[in-house]
Amino acid sequence: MLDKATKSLLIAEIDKFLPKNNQDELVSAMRYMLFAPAKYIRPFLVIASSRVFNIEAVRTIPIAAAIECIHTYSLIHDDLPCMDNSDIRRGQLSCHKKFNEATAVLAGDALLTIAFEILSLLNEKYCEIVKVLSKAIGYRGMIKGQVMDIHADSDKIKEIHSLKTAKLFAASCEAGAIIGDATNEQREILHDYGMNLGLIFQAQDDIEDYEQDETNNLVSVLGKSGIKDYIEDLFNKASSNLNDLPGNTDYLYTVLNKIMKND
Ligand code: GRG
Repeated sequence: MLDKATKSLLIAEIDKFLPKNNQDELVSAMRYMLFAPAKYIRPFLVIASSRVFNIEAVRTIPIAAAIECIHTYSLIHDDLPCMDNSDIRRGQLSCHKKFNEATAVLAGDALLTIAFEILSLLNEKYCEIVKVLSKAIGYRGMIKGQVMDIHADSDKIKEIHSLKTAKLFAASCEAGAIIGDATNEQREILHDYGMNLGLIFQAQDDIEDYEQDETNNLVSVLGKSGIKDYIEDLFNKASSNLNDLPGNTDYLYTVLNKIMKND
C-alpha cells in the first residue's frame, strides 16, 4: 500500500529507536515481526488523512511508525497460545514459534512502549495524538475488544469488530487530521471514515476466514448475502464521509476501494 520511498522512510524511522547490530533476542524478535512483509494500512491512513490538509508524508512518518509498532505488538500478542494460537504471521513463523512465548510477550510489550517513546519526542500537538491512540488501544478499545473476542460472544460481534480493529483505523485517520490542524468537524468525519473502513476490513477478513472457522464470525451472524449488504452500507457511509471533506481525498478513496476489493 505504501510506495517504496515512504516505506523506506517508515522503516528507517522505526530503526532509529532500535539498537544497532544487536544480537539480543528481544530486539531480534521485535525486528523479526516489525520488518516482516506487511501491508502498512494504518501508516498509510495517517499519511492519507494528513494529505487532505496538504501535509507532506515526511512530517507524519513518526506517527505512522508509532502506530505500526502498536499494530505489530497486537499481532504478536494475538498469535500467542493463550490467545489465537497462530503459527504463521506475515507469511512467516509467528513470533512465539520463531523465538519463544516469553520473548514474544516481551517483544509485544516493548513495541507498545517504543510507540509512545517515538511520540514523546515530538511537539505538544502529539499529546493529543497520544490521547487518541491510548483510548483506541487500551481497556476501552482494542484490549477490551480482544477480551470480548476471547469470550466469543457472537451477539456482540459488531462491537468486537469496532473495538479490536476499527478503532485503530479511526485513530490513524484522526492522527492525520490532528497533524493537519483539522477542525473538530473534519476530525470527526475522518474518525468516522476510519471506523467504517475498519469495519469493512474486518468483515472482509471474516469472509476470508469463514471456510476455516465459522465460530465468532460475522458471516455466521449475518449470512453470506447479509454481510455483503452490511459491507455495501459501510462503503456508502465511508464514501459519504469523504464527500464531506475538503482537499485531496484521493488516497483515502484508493484505500477504501482496495479494501472493498479485498486486494
Ligand atoms: C492482543 C492486545 C491484543 C489485541 C489483539 C488487533 C487484534 C487485537 C488482533 C489482531 C489480529 C486480528 C485477526 C485482527 C483483525 C484485523 C486483522 C486482519 C489484522 C491484520 O492486519 P493486517 O492485515 O496485517 O493489516 P499486516 O501484516 O499487513 O500489518
